[in-house]
Amino acid sequence: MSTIDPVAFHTRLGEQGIDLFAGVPDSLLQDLCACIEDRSPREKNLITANEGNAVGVACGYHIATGNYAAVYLQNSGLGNTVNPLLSLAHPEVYSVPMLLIIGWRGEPGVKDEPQHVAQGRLTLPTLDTLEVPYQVLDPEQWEAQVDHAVEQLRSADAPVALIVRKGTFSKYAAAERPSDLPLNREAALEAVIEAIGPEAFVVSTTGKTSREVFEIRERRGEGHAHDFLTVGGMGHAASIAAGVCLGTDQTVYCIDGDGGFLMHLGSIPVIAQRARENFRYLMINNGAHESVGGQPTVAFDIDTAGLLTAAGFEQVEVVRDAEQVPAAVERLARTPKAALVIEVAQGSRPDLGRPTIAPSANKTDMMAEFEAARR
Ligand SMILES: Cc1ncc(C[n+]2csc(CCOP(=O)(O)OP(=O)(O)O)c2C)c(N)n1
Repeated sequence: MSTIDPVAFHTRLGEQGIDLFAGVPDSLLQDLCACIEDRSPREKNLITANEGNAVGVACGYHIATGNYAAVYLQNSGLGNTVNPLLSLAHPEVYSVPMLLIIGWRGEPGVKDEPQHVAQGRLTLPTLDTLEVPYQVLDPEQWEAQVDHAVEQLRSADAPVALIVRKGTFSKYAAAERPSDLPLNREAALEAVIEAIGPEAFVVSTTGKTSREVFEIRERRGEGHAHDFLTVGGMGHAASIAAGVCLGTDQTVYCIDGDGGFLMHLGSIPVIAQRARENFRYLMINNGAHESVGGQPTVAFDIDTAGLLTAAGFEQVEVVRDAEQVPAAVERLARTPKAALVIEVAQGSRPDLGRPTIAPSANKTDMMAEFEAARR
């Protein structure tokens, strides 16, 4: 199958007057995102906390300049764009043109993980419902498709989408991201799971964090019934954990990522103020969306501990070294309203597997554990 060169695609968009990018990175758009990050000036590529924010940025930019922005996202994030697409950018409201570039995980007929199947099947119907015209990018005629999309968004003054299948773009070597942090995420998770023990309940975030939690429990022979893996619903792990805490007295650890933390940051102060005392928050901060290609978040530019403290967590620690983890987790375990941030380098094993237990079975097994605890 032929592929599209990300550089040629980026150049074509520029020639068509698309000079701002905003979005949340996606595994299928990994090479395009690496190219955008490399070739666009920093102020012209805004990696937003969630996909809806990117639609907002595209609206504002068009208002100020008359130019068009491209909004890139995985189809998992389409839901986050529904409100701003329908009640902001839609032709019956402000009528704001922009180009959506959507990675199509779970395309019917292409094998993918359970969390992508319904989303993949319903991606095109969702765009139909949102009244967003789209084309599925074809490497044989992509130039004409890009030109057509821009013509369409210009004449309709409305959002238009390009859908990106798996394998559409050719490789683009991402910039090296050196780090002097001693741990990577999996090593940090090993230390955390060792310290919290097999009985602790965990709600872990979307992406490789949960895949690593699954494999660590597998290696330790501890079973998986105490871990909710949040395979979809990125950004909601803390809310799920807060909900679990409402129904049990067991200690529940949310293991979040910095991308997950930022995606629905508004949940954090509410949880810090209102969650029950058995809620514990733990963030593995690698300053990036490592699971989908390593594009940076702002998490290394901000004071995450200060943010958590301001939100209402009463004891917040940040650690970086393996030796610090056991004692820090022990303090977290015994302190209500505590939070712990572990700063790590990017990186993961190339042979990292995926959970072999279906999400619905994961849920049922966990429910059985809570039912047994209630008895
Ligand atoms: C709503 C939504 N947008 C985008 C994605 C694609 N996605 C999966 S994991 C991930 C990155 C998560 O970043 P972070 O929480 O920092 O964890 P890391 O991968 O760095 O460990 C993204 C963007 C998704 N699953 N859902």
